[in-house]
Amino acid sequence: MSDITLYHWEPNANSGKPMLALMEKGVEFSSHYIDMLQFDQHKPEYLAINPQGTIPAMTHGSRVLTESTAIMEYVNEEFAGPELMPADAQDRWRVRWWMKFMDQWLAPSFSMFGWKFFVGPNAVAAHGKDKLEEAIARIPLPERQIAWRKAVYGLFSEAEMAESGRRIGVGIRMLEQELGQHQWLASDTYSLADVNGFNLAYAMPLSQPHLANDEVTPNIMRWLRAIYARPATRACWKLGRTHMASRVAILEQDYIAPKDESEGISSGIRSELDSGALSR
Ligand SMILES: N[C@@H](CCC(=O)N[C@@H](CS)C(=O)NCC(=O)O)C(=O)O
Repeated sequence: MSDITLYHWEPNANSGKPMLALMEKGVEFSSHYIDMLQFDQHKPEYLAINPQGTIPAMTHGSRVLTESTAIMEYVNEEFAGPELMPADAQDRWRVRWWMKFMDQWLAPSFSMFGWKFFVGPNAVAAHGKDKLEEAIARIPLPERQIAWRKAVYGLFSEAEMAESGRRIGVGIRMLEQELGQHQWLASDTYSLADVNGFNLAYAMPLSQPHLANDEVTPNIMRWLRAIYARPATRACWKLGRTHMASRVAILEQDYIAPKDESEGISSGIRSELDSGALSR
């Protein structure tokens, strides 16, 4: 029986980062699925582990670890298995540069689209707005209350969405350029930067088909397919329970043609919502 428990939602974004790092290292752990849309992260039993009520969190014996990127670094240093940081100091700097850029600047923009088009509508469909208001009032962090209210009541402004869209465009161009320099994101060694980046970018050919495809971003597509082909990635995405994780199957296609912007995240997810296909 492992003395490691990971509390996580879908293999996606912050939850997926330590999940994939543990699997790449070959570390056995107990997986504790926190259903974010059922507000498991705000229940007393989870607040006893992470009083902030956010996921992921990991326990290792009596140690409690939070913050997805810091957990990944802990996992890499604490456990045996393949090294996920490059040997060269400049390469390690590049790993950390990219992780900081993604965590602070790019991921919040992807997240805004995810909360507007996936989390908000699914939560409303599952609970109705009155129940949600009670659930939101129990959230410990004021900034998470704000994010939930915006998602539930459709309060993300046009200006916010436009700025997030701009950042996603800039981030995709930067990723494409960097991946033209090395095999993996930060160097020629597979690293935590790739684990972090894949969690952010695996569904881009579906959500941003005009920006990420085999014509415009061949380096990104090569990189995404190479990560998807790794046994750890396959095992990790099998832990997904919603449509969110199953989007990874787009990477099984050998060629993804550019599509119109209107076929991207908003219209794609809206039509799936209409057909009730978002949970499985
Ligand atoms: N910086 C933290 C962010 C944690 C976080 O905000 N996680 C989101 C999910 S990606 C969450 O727990 N949301 C739950 C909620 O807002 O109720 C990390 O990287 O672990």
